[in-house]
Amino acid sequence: MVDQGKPQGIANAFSVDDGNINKKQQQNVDEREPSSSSTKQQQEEEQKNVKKKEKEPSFSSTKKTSEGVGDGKKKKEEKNEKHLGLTNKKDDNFGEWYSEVVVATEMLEYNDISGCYVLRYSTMHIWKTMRTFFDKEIEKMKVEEHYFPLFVSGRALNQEKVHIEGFAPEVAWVTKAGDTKLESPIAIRPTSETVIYPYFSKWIRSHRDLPKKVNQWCNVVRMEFSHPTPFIRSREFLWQEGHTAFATKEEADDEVLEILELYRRLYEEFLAVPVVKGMKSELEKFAGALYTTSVEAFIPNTGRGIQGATSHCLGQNFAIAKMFDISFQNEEKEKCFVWQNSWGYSTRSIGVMVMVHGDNKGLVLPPKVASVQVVVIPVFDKDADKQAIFDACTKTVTILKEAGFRAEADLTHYKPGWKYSHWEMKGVPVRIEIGPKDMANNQVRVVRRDNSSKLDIPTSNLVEQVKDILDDIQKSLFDAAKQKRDASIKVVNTWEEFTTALNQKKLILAPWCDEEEVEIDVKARTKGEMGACKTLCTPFDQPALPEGTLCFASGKRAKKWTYWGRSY
Ligand code: 87F
Repeated sequence: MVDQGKPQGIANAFSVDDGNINKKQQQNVDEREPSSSSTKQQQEEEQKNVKKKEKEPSFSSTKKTSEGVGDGKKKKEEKNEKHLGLTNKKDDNFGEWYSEVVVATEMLEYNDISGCYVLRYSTMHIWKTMRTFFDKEIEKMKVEEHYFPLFVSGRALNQEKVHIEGFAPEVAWVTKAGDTKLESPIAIRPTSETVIYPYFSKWIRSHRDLPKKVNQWCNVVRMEFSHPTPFIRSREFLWQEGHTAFATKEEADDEVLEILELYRRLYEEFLAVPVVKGMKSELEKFAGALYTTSVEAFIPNTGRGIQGATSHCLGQNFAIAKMFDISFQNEEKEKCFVWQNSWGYSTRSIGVMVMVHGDNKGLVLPPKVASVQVVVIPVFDKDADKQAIFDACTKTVTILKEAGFRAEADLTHYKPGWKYSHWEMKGVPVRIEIGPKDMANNQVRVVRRDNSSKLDIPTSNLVEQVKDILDDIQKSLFDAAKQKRDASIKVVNTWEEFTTALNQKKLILAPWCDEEEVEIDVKARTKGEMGACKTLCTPFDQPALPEGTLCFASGKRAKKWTYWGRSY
């Protein structure tokens, strides 16, 4: 599976100091060289390098020493000469492939604290792109950006025990300042309801203070115990959390869906990952919510569903006087409690994108989020006018940049084959090759990362055609992912069909009686090594449910179609 080895040293889940180096992480760090379909000579070089390296003491950048960072140019160059490609295949050993790909493509680095990761430039570019879109959209909705403190007092955290109860083991606590024991331990936010809602109580007095809509972009910490997986399940992650309060339930209901639609767009229009919008079951909803909606993605390789983002209607659960007392005077001067929502989207989404689009060569980035959309590579033999080709590459990049694309030329001394593989691994959507023949014909050769197709385009039409190709890649990635997801959906009617589909790693759509005991029973009956099967969501887009359809699990009258599956 995709875990980075067993979590170590979580003897005390309430301690923030979990400083063990995960052995497997170190191995992974050592495997992170760029790839290539290299020449024989290069491969021999590589073999030599590997042998040499085996004899050398291995440095791991997961160590807290300065060695990994400051050991200079020589080591870096030595690394660059090697390009072994990915050692794992996506369809053979998916978990290892994923762990390898996120590091090899320079998206992320492991850290000596299990479940914590360095997010590198290409990751942060994706995150920034999504943040910019989302900010613009929620600004139209008059959501106001805020920032609330990282620390939560124990008293505040326990103010709403009901919702925190099941999560308590995941909360990290600071117990000391230097050597001095703190009088009262301070929690690190796992989510910010308990930090924000006391201010809502203070800021909301009259109906004129409503609606109140705040959003913050921040990190949160949850001390996950099992299977830390880059992006997907990490102990610290980045997210946005929106918290809003309204005078009426209708306004709150509308906003839940408006935000959910933005989440769908982030997945489908930016990450090119198809999702299902739907309602969580009573068992799977956030305990503090009246109801929870979500977007659900699916990873065909593992046959697991993954919750992509959630938009909750909290009802008046948090507002009531027993909780935070968030109330206002209506126009008739009566005291009323607000209706609240909360919604969150995190860096988990980036892991979903890697899992869905990546292949045996590495990452495949949707053009909309790629930090480099086009890489331009000179191709020449020894008789060619190298400088003229270099100039053509530089000029091509300038033209593309001026047209608003993110383009870069690779004019390093490595061989074209090495460069192709390197940039393919990094998932750059389009490669442009310029050689003597292209120069003579006033054309460039365009190669697509998603389907390897090649096309010669006249330089006079460069910008228009590159735009069309990038748009087409964005669309093709989504279409291909959707086709694969849809091919994984299995409609079942009986328990037997259900278990067969589960074993075939399907995303199961089944008629269900919507009874909690039945859901608990299904979980119990499917519990095994692979983890139990549960409801993912009840899609808003419901197929017809003919009169007399029975629940696949209980045989009672079915009330709805619901997606079931193992999940992350
Ligand atoms: C872990 C530890 C403590 C999830 C936790 O979904 C508390 C929690 O409340 C916790 N893990 N949750 C639920 C988060 C609910 C809600 N918060 C705002 C969201 C969206 C953003």
